Amino acid sequence: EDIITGIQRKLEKHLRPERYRHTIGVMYTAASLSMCHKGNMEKAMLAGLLHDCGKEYSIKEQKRLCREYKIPLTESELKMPALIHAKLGTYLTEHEYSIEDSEVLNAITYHTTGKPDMTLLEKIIYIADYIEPGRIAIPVLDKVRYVAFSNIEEAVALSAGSTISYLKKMGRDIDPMTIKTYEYYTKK
Ligand code: DGI
Ligand code: FE
Ligand code: FE
Ligand code: FE
Repeated sequence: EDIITGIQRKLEKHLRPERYRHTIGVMYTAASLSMCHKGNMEKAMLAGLLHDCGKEYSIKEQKRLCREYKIPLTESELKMPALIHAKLGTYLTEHEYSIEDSEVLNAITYHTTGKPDMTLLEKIIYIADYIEPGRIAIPVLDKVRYVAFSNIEEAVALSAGSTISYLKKMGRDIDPMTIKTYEYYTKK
């Protein structure tokens, strides 16, 4: 059995059906983006598969696991717990799923906020998470889906911008890294 199939089997038991479907959607979308942009398809599939593996726990449990595994959380992450699963997922990917590839691990770490000057794999996971077919359509989504295959940088700018508008509308705090991602890819 190959590595991807083995991890898929494990995740299917561990994740709720809806999150598992999302995960498979991100895996195949990341594979497609990787074909189109000449990336490493296996790394894209691995990162897509595992990007949300830290999200199946409640926020309280995620915080507890971070203390147990000595994963340092920033003030931002304590204030915006929706961000924690990215770091926790990175830890679990390394220690429970035995993936040591630093490119894959970084793609999981930055999948929620993005960051300036991302690697191709980091951009692919950031975008695949946003556009996978199971995501419910919001106005900008069709545009991001279309643009992601011809200009992935523009797709990052569009999705970061739309995430910021959404968070503002909801009155939620915005992580400085989310802003930096938007600024970097808008200026490009
Ligand atoms: O885990 P997913 O739902 O597949 O997607 P995600 O990891 O991209 O985003 C998880 C949540 O985090 C989503 O509800 C949006 C939110 N989020 C992203 N950036 C920020 C944020 N929440 C806050 N408060 N601040 C941010 O900068
Ligand atoms: Fe996520
Ligand atoms: Fe995302
Ligand atoms: Fe996700």
